[in-house]
Amino acid sequence: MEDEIFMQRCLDLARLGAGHVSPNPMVGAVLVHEGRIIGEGWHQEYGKAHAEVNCLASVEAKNRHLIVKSTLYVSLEPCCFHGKTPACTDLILREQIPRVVVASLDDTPEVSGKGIRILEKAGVEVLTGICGNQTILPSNFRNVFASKQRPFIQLKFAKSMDGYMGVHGRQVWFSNHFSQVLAHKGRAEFDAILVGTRTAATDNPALTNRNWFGRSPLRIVLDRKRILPANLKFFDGANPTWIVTEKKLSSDFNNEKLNFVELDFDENLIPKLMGLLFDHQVSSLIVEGGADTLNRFLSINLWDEAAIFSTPKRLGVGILAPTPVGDEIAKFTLGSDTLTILRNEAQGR
Ligand code: AOF
Ligand code: ZN
Repeated sequence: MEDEIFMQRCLDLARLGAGHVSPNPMVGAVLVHEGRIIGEGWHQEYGKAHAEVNCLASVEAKNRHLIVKSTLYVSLEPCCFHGKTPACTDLILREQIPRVVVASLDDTPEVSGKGIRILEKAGVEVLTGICGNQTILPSNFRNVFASKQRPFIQLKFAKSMDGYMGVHGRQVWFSNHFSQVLAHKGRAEFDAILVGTRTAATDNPALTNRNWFGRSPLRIVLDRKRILPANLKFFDGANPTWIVTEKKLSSDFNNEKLNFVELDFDENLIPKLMGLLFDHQVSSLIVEGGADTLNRFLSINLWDEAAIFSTPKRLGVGILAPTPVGDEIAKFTLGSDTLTILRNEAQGR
């Protein structure tokens, strides 16, 4: 029980790094001596100090002698190589911490279990797997990015009581304000957000984060035949934007914010685009719709999580919402709406 409580604190701390550390993982750490937290920290910014370093630095001078008798809880396996910062395994051994509890492994090829083996070989007691089925782990983005060489993919959509996600040819808004706030939280935390041509044309979405604190994601629109007009918000230069097309127009020039990406719209379009995003260090992606675009991902079973906002409104007719099949891992009540998070078991994470 004690281990679970302190690990929960690590997970909470880790999430404070959301939107700041990609493509590194969000990581939190606490140092506990005889049931009392004497230090804590999290990975705050990409390329900067790791959670373990910040945690140990926070221990007050009067408590430093307790470090050699303490347990270090970390939400991720400590790293064991010198990347942008030194290896955390070295720090743990130097500080002679006798016990380390870890929530999930680091699937980065240079680590991947090696961090734990190094500690165990040096005589540190290491406990792993205490989160069991706690599946929304802060390391999920990183571990998909590192092991599958693509971003973590969330399919996100709202659906009416009668199973529709929209009507043909015009924008309908049927989820409530709480749902919108949470959707914008996602925009602050994910690296990129993607929509299809029809959604871009009918909704003219800004795809920026306006309701949550923090940054906005990279915007991506599929525009196979380059038919989207230049007066859409996508082209306003407010945020980095990718226009994915089969053929650029002669007037399509890349600038600091706008990037025209030429790809064949064949059956490999989505995997190729995901590979490009990996190359650009994009570790998480929201697929916001519409139905055709969501189905592009569903038909090749390339998704990790679905975020479904269910609303009590009835549309009567319209575009049917997709029906991803997955394990329900969380459910949130948002006034009259409900947010359900499904995990794609078939991805085998
Ligand atoms: C940890 N604790 O808080 C984080 C870790 O280039 P660097 O130095 O930032 O190191 C990158 C590696 O560290 C990579 O394996 C990444 O998954 C991991 N991140 N590791 O022990 C942390 N953020
Ligand atoms: Zn580290």
